[in-house]
Amino acid sequence: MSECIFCKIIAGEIPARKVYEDEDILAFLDVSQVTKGHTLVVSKEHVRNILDYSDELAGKVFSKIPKLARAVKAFDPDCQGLNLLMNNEAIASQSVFHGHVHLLPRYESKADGFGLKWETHQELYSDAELDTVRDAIQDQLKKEEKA
Ligand code: DGP
Repeated sequence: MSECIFCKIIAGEIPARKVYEDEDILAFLDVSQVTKGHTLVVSKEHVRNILDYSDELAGKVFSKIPKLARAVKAFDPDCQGLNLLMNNEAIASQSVFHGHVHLLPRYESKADGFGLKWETHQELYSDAELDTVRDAIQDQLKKEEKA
């Protein structure tokens, strides 16, 4: 039996409030309800996070996100928008290592526990350094495409 909590939810071994299911994905309410309607979208295939997604799996998961996002925004007339969030690895706050996308409806009028720190740091990097960064990322992409 898998020790993964999300695999157990997918297998029906532990309960969850499921909002959508098909052959590839499951969407269910996050137990923590950071905002009302906070929903998780997971692949049925156990994959650690986005860094291990194949193109095919990404298509299966992410093609369903827009309709789920519209439903999660529309179910409560007080909802004014939503954030999509995917935490990948512990440094990025991933605590369950079965890749999942958070859908977080946002409200002015209700308990809303979501925040985002967004400090800008462009002053730290010269134009030359940013050119080097761009080139290095492009090199990594070329390696990935060859693999
Ligand atoms: P993250 O930190 O991005 O790995 O988010 C993991 C989320 O999973 C967290 O918001 C709480 C949620 N979660 C953990 N265990 C369970 C569970 O047993 N049931 C449900 N519905 N959600 C869970």
